[in-house]
Amino acid sequence: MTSKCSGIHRFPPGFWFGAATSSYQIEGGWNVSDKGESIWDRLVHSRPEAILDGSTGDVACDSYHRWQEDLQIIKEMELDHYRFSISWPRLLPLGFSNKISQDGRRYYNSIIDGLLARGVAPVVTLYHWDLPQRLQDLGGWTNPLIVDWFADYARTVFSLFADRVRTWVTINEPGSVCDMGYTGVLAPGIRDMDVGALLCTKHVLLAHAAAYRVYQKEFKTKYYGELSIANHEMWLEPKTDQDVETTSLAREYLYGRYSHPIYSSTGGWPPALEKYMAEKSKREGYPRSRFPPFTQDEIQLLKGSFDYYGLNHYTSRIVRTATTETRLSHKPRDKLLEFTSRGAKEIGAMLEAPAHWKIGQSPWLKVYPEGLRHLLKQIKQEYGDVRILITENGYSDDGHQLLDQDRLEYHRDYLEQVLKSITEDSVRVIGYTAWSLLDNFEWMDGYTSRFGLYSVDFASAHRRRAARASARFYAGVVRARTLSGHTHNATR
Ligand code: GBH
Repeated sequence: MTSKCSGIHRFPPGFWFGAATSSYQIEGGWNVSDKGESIWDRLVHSRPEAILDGSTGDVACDSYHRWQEDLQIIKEMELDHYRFSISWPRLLPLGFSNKISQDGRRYYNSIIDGLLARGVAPVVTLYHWDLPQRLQDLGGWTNPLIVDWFADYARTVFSLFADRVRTWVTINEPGSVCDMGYTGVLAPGIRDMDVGALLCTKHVLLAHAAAYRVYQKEFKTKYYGELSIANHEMWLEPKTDQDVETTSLAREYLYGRYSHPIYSSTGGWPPALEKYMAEKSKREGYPRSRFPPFTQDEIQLLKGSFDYYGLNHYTSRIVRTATTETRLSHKPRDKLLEFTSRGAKEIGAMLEAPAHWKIGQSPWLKVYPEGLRHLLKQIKQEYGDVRILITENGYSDDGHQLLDQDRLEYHRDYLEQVLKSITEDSVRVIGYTAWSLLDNFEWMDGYTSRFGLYSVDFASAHRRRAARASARFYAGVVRARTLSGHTHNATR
């Protein structure tokens, strides 16, 4: 180490470097043994035209059979933690906790034990979008009973694995689950933006809280584990001084809805949004707010249901207030933009990105590293000095290159902002998780967008994994615990 490493350029001792995946995106083995059908199995099989390349996650990275290869690459990068998710219908084929799949149980045990044997901490997500189809048929996240179903599932998972897993994520991106699941984009592909998405919002939060309380009551004193939820948050910046209020409402709408009830000292919905929605619902002729209120008990249940702050972050936007015409006429140009346009319709905000920001293979992924630092600072301002775990951050390309200079730079530049937050803004960021460990099924984009530090050859029967330059770069950071002093160039 050179004298430059006097502390300021170093990640703090104990900082975690990891990588993430999710069950449906990597496992395959969609119908092996007694596994139940998930809403993603149903979507890709019944509406293949909804996926950009007509592909499915039936085999994906085949991690159900090749998990040892995943452990191998985790080891190669010497990661501190690996974030993966449990497939609810793989563990509970009937959706309910009366029947546990022994194969499902064995599979996740192998991964957990394999990680621990290699000195890697498992970070386990309970729900990364693959709901049992049977529960969807009973109303899914719009049915209030799902709060109990999820708590039962969580209890089963904790009773099987909490003796070895210390860090948990209950739900990955509730905003994607509800707002994209109920704009017809992601599974279940239902279009009910006005009511369905908001019912889902309430129940997904209560389900999180119920799982948190199950752990707190029944497992915490034995295992001392930590739980949170992983919110997807963009950094939003007002275009002009006139757009400050719209921007704050947009923040409340896009992610304050999922963070305020959990992390704020007052609890409940973001007040300005709740008021706005109540008035709007009234104007629209509804007898009650489309945004369902919480009872006092529910507010208390949710408030403080976290041990750290889980943050998925990829991108930023500039916000301007929609004019009356844009509100009425704005038609989505593609499926993903539909959600943004819903924002325009619902709260009168238009999200834009300056033309000079680099764009990944995913059209929504506009690169603005400084946004992460602004966002981290804002989280601290709003919710206090919480410990923040970055549960996802990553960059997509078309996957053709092993020399993925753009991805390498993305991780380098975002990590640099993390370091600045820690050293200059005193934000307590405790770890960073790259999305993704390896190329995988990228939802509506199929295999056309790749996020992997490792590439996967989906044309080969063995789904061969190969390290990209970004993986070698990241391994160097993990080893050195600093961003300086090793190669930043894809050509080694
Ligand atoms: C994450 O979602 C997921 O957790 C992960 O499974 C996924 O593979 C990864 O990121 C990469 O996509 O165009 O304004 O309507 C990222 C969050 C939220 C990204 C919704 C796409 C659409 C934004 N996603 N977003 S917009």
